[in-house]
Amino acid sequence: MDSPVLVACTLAVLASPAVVSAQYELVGAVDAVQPDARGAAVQCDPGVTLRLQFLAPDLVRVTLERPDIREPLLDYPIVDQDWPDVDVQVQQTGDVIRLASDEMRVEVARESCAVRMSDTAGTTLFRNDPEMAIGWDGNEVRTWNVIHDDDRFYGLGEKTGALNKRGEEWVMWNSDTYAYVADRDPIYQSVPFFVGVRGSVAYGLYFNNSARSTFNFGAGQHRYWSFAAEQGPLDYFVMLGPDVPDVVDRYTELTGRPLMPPLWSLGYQQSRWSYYPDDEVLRIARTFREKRIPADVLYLDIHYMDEYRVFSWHPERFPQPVALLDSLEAMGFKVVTIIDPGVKVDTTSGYRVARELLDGRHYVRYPDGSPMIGSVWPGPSYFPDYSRPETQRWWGEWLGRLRAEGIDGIWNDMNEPAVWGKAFPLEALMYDNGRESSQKRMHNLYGYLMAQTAYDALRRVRPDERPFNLTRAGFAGEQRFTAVWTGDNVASWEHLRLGVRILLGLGLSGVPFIGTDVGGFVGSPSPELFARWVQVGVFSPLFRAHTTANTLDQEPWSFGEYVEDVARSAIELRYRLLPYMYSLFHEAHRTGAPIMRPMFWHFQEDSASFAVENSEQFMLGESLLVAPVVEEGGRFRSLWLPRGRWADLATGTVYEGGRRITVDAPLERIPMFLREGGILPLGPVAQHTGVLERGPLTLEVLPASDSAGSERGLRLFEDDGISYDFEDGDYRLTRFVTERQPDGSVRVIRTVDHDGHDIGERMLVINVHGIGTSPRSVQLNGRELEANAGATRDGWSWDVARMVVTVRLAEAGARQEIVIR
Ligand code: MIG
Repeated sequence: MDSPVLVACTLAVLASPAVVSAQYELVGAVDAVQPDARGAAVQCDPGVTLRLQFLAPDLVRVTLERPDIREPLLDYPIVDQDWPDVDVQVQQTGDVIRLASDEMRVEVARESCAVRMSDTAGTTLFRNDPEMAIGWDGNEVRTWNVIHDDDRFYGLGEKTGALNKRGEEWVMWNSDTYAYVADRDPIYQSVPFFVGVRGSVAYGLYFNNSARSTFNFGAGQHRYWSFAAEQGPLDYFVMLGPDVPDVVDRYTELTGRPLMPPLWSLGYQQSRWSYYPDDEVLRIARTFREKRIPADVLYLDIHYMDEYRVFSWHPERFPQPVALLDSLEAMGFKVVTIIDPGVKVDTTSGYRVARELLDGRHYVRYPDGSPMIGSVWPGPSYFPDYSRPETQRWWGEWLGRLRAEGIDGIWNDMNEPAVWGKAFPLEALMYDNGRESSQKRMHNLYGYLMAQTAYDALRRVRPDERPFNLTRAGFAGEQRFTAVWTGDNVASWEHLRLGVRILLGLGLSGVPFIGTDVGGFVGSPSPELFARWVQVGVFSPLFRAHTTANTLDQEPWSFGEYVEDVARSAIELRYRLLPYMYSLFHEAHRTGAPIMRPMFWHFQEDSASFAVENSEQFMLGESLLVAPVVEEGGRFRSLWLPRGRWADLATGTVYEGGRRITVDAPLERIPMFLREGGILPLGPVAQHTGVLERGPLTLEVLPASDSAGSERGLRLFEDDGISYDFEDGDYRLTRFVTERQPDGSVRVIRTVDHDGHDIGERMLVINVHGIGTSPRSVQLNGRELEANAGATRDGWSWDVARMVVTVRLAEAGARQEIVIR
C-alpha cells in the first residue's frame, strides 16, 4: 500500500519540469569484476560496464555498456574473424584490476574506473585522466586521457594541417569541401584511427563509431587528449607496436587488408572536368601516343551523361559509347567514368533508373517513409540506400552494364553525400541491417558503402579481374575495396606540400591506394608548379592529373616544351618504377604498409624523422628516400638523411647519413636516394602497362656494411597483373639481397622464393654503387664473368666516372650469387 507521503513526493517530481542534467556524468568506482577468457567485464558506478577484451596479445578492445544506450556496435569496418585464444592473466589488488597478456597490460583503477595501458616494460601507452576518465552527456560519450610532453599523434585518415596532429581538434564528418584551405577540417573522409608515438613506443587507437566524432589532441587546454562521439557506443581498439609498422599491420588485420589493384591502375591517369565530346577524348588519347608520354587511363567526368542522369550517355556528345571505348581500348587506354549517387527525379521521360529506384524502394527516406529529395547536378534527386542488400544488387546491375559497354573502373564522387545547401537531412533513414538508422550513424558510412557496392558489383560481373574503384568519401576499412583521392585541392604550392602530408597521414591510417589531383583541381598551375606536382605524382600510389571545369588545359604537354619534357621523363620514371610499386602494393595487401611512408616508419629512433621541416620528404618502400622540391623557385633541396649510407641516384654520390645535406635540384631533377642494403628495381619504359615488358630489369644496389642492412634488399612480386590467381599461388616472388663481406667483397644474391608464375626469360642489369675502385673479379655462382662483354651476354663493366659496377646476367634457376671482389 502506497503511503500518502510517498505518492505526494512522486507527484511533485513528475509535476516539476523535466530535470535535464547540463553536466557530464562521470564514470565512478568499480563495483564488481567478472573475469572471462579474454579479459574482464568491470562494473562501475553508475551502473555501467566496461568490457576489456584481448583479441590478440597486442590488441585490446574496450567497450562501455550503458543501460540507456541501445545502439549496437558498429560492424561494417571490422573484418569477421576468429581471433585465436589469448592467454590473459587477471590480477586484482586493492587499487587496481590488472589484465596482462604476454605483450600488454591493462589496468583499471578501482576508485575511478580509469584505464591505463602499458607495454610489459611498464611504459604507458595512454591512460585515462584519473579524475575524469569517461563521461557522457545524454547520447554523447567522451573519454579523457592524460597528455604527456612526448605524445605525438599521426593519421586520422585524410586530414589537413601538420603530420603530427597534436595541438588541434579534429572532427569526423564527411564534407564536400571545394578548394579547402590547408587547415580545413573536416574534409571528405572519416578514419577514426591514429598512431600514437611516445618516446620509442608506438601504439594505435581505433574508435569504432561512425557518428560525428571528435579527437582533441590538446587543443584549447593542456590537460588531456580526448575522443568523443555525439552518439553511439564508446567502443575502441588499442594496438601496441612498439614499432609503427606493427600498429598498422594489426589495424589492417582488424579492418581489412588493402586490395591488390590491377596493374593498369598504377599507370599514369589523365582526367579533367570534363573531356567531351568523344572526339576530344580521342584527341587526348592520340596526343599521349604521338608525344610518347606514357598513360594508361582516361576519365569521363559528368558531361558524358545526359543532363547528369546517372547511367546515361549524352546523345550528342557520346552517340556511340561502345565504339569510342573500343577505339580507346585499341590504343591501350582504360576508361573510368564518374558516378554520382544522386538519381534525377524524372519519371516522365522514360528514365528507367528513377523508375526502378522508386519501385524497388532503393532510396534514402524520411522517417515517414517518403523519399528524401535533395538537389545536386541532375537537379532534384533521390539518394540510393547503399546499406540495403537489394539496393546494392540493383545499383550493381547498372554498374555491370557500364562494365559490359567497356568502362573499366568506377569513380565514386559526391558521396559524403554532398547536396546543394550542404545540409543533408540528419533524420533521413537507411536500412542498416534492419535498424533503420538515421544519418547520425550512417552519414560517414555513405561513401564507404557506395564504394563497396561498386567493388562488389565489378567483381560479380568479372570475377577474374581485380576491380578499380575510386572514392571521394569513405570510412575506416575502405582500403579493402577502393582507392581514394583527396578531393578538390587547389593549384598552389601550399597544396602541393599539403598533399604530401595528407597522403602520408592516409597511408598511416591503413589506406595506401591514394593520390591528389596532380596539378591541383581549383585554378591553373604555373608550368613550374605542374612540373613539380608531376614529380610528386610519380611516387603517389594513385597518379592522376585532374582539374576543374573552365580551367586552362592541364595535360603534360600544356605547359610548353620544357615542362613537357620534364613531365614525360617523370612519367617514364613512374613506369620504370612499376615493378617496385607493384611489389609494394603486394606488401600493402599483406601487411597494410603504406607505399609512401613518413621517414619515421623506418627510422622511429631518429627524432629528425619526425621533425616538421622534414615532413615533405618520404620513403617509397624501405629502399628509396624521396625529397621532392615543393617550393616555388626551388633549385636546391635541403633534406635529412637518416643513419646509414645513401646513394644519390642522379649523381652516384654516396653520402653518410645522420645529417642534413643540400643537393642540386633543377626543374628536371627529383632528389632520390637509395638506402644501403636497399635494392631498387627499374623496368623498361612502356607507353602503357598493356605493352610493358618485364625486362631487362635494372637493379640499383647499395651494399650494406651491417647485417641488418643485408636483410632488406627487395622482394619482387610478379603475377599476371589482373586476376586473383595469385591467391592460389600463381605468382613469382624473387628475393634479392646484398651484403658487404668483412674481406671487402660484395655479394648480391637472387633467390626465387615462390615459383608459381612463368615470367619468361629476362636479363638483369645490376648497378652496384659505393664500391670505390674497379673490381678485380666478378663471379656468378662461382664462375668467373667476363669484363666488358657484349650487352646480350653475361658479364660486367666498371664506370669510372660514376663509380658503379654493372653486372649483366640472364636470370636462371632458383638461386644466383654474384660476388664482386
Ligand atoms: O560538384 O564531377 O571532386 O573531381 O571533377 C563538383 C565534377 C563535382 C567534384 C569532384 C571533382 C569532379 C567534380 N565533382
